[in-house]
Amino acid sequence: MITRRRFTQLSALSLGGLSAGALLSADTLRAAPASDITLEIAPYLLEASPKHHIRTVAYNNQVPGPLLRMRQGRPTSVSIRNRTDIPEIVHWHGLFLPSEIDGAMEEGTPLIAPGAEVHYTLTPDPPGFRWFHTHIRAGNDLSKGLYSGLFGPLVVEPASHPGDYDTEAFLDLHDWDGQFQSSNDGNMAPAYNVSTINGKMLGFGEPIRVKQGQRLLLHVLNSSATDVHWVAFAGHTFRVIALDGNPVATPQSVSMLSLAPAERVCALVELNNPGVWILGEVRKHIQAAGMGIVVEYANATGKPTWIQPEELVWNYSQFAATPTTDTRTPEAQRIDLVFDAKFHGHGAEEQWLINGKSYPDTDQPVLTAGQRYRLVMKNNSMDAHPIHLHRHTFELRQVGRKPSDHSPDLRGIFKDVVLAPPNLTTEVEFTANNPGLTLFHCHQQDHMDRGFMMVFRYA
Ligand SMILES: [Cu+2]
Repeated sequence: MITRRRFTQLSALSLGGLSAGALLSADTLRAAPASDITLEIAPYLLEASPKHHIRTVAYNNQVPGPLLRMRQGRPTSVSIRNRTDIPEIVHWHGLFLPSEIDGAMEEGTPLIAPGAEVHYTLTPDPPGFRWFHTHIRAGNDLSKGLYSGLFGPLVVEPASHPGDYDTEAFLDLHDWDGQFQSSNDGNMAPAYNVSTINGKMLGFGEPIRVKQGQRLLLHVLNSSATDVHWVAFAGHTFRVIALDGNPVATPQSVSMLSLAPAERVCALVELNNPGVWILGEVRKHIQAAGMGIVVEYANATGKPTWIQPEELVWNYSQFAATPTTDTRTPEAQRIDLVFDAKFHGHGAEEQWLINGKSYPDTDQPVLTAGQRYRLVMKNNSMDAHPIHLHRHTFELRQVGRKPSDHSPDLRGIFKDVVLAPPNLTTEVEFTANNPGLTLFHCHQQDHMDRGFMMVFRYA
């Protein structure tokens, strides 16, 4: 592909009679590379159904953005062009990248100006199901940031593939067309009119077509700006093998999945129940808003069938390693974090606080490279928060611990997002192994926009 800039240079070459050497200079190559991956950010009209058109912004004119496959450790060149009229930024969620390209302004990644194009090379690591998305502020504009269509799936292929499956499908859960409404605790939270899987409302996208006897590998991503989702597959169970792209210590069969914003689940499904089924949101009103997809066995006919589960079930700890007396984990230095909200009257905007301060005034904890840290997160608010650490992977230790609870630490669940339940303490550990500014924040767009962010820096 010839970019416009490249074309201009080629024209200049023919007009100005430059030597071939000039064309091959390092500067010229940097200005106009043939990239492995090209993303174009541009306005897009999403047809969620023939009656639901959503004016949004998307990568490469599709929602979700293109499925990107990269090879672990293989340098991959990227070109990003911003064809909107506001500055944009692309975050590579779950990768260990330098702060300058990770994709957060707070880490020093430059914004991409309207009309501008950027080029850089990244080396993908760790392997697994990752994703990419915008990281701009949305504020009160519920069409910007993660409320938009600027997200897409990314797979970093390991050197050797352990996959024992016949077919795979990527499912993206997203909510659209929101307005701020007063929620239970009096603050304003987005409520949505349209919910989709892979950009389509139930019944309006292509079904997932399968055959009896196959093993289907599902890669599910919740790209919703603010909402947790539960999904079930009528007539089938999920065998969860990875959380946030990282294999779990103990794969388990479950009747439903739950994903907080930014979380991913990889699950195998044995296709042994022929028919036409619905895979969708468990809560009726959200499935009615469109969050579902039809799964159709070969030669099966009839209306898609849904089986309504009675309750919402999910628990990270079932995927942990069996407790042992093994305590070889290196000593972790404790970092205490308290999450809270400050309200400005009923129905007014709240401000989110970490240790009593809102970004950009939050503390900047200093990390020492090589040191292990334990984040002890006391959530004093009435909301669950999907907490995300950039550029690192953490291991879950305690999720929703009461002060009186002395249950042993969890082992063997490695993630980059954890849903910290309300009024309880959640603890994770990570090794500071990627020097550079590192953003830590709630992945709920309205919370991060209202101060729920903090930057770690390295000594
Ligand atoms: Cu939050």
